[in-house]
Amino acid sequence: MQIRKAEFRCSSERIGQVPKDNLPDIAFIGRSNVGKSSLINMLTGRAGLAKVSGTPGKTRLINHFLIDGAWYLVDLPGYGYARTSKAVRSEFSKLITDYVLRCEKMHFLFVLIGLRLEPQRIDLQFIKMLGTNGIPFGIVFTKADKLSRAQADRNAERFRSALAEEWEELPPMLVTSSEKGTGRDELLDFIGRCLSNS
Ligand SMILES: Nc1nc2c(ncn2[C@@H]2O[C@H](COP(=O)(O)OP(=O)(O)OP(=O)(O)O)[C@@H](O)[C@H]2O)c(=O)[nH]1
Ligand SMILES: [Mg+2]
Repeated sequence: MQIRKAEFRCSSERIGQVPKDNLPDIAFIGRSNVGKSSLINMLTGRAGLAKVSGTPGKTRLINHFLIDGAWYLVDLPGYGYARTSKAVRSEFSKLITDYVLRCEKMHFLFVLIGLRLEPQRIDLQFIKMLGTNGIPFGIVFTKADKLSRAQADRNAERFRSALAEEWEELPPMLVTSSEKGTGRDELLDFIGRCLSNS
């Protein structure tokens, strides 16, 4: 699949504000700083479309980007980032859970996982919540350029094993780098297949 046109549509602070049309959402979620906004820019080929920052917690709202007038890429705020050291955030914000669990436009969700770290409890916890609620999702490993090919494969496999401890059936998984454009065609083709199942 190709993306020809990508335009910012709106930012929502509640799910009541998301676009009221029947166009399907393909959304990206994951820990703060994992590279959600960068991945949207990489997929659309528009460097400044979604705001990127080295400081975690950049994306605060639900951002809808209309693609080819037919569907949306959705940039969500990250989870797992507490602004004050006192506030240990083990739960996911209401905005995130409302969107993921209740928004009817949400067609498919990609959970982004940084390839460098070991499997993180908060990611496994979030994936468990998706599985329990029957939310359709896939895994996108990010920042593959920071590792050698062999190390990236090893770390992806380590995450797969962590999931296999709990789940009999595993979600689809793709390795990407927004920096290098790795995995772009595969991810776009996967999204194309998701959309044709709508
Ligand atoms: N090397 C490398 N750096 C990346 C990649 N993707 C993102 N980054 C960097 O990681 C940092 C965070 O990227 P964002 O795209 O803003 O991450 P985010 O998940 O949207 O973060 P929040 O909105 O804060 O939740 C930025 O400094 C990016 O330049 C990648 O593929 N490779
Ligand atoms: Mg962001």
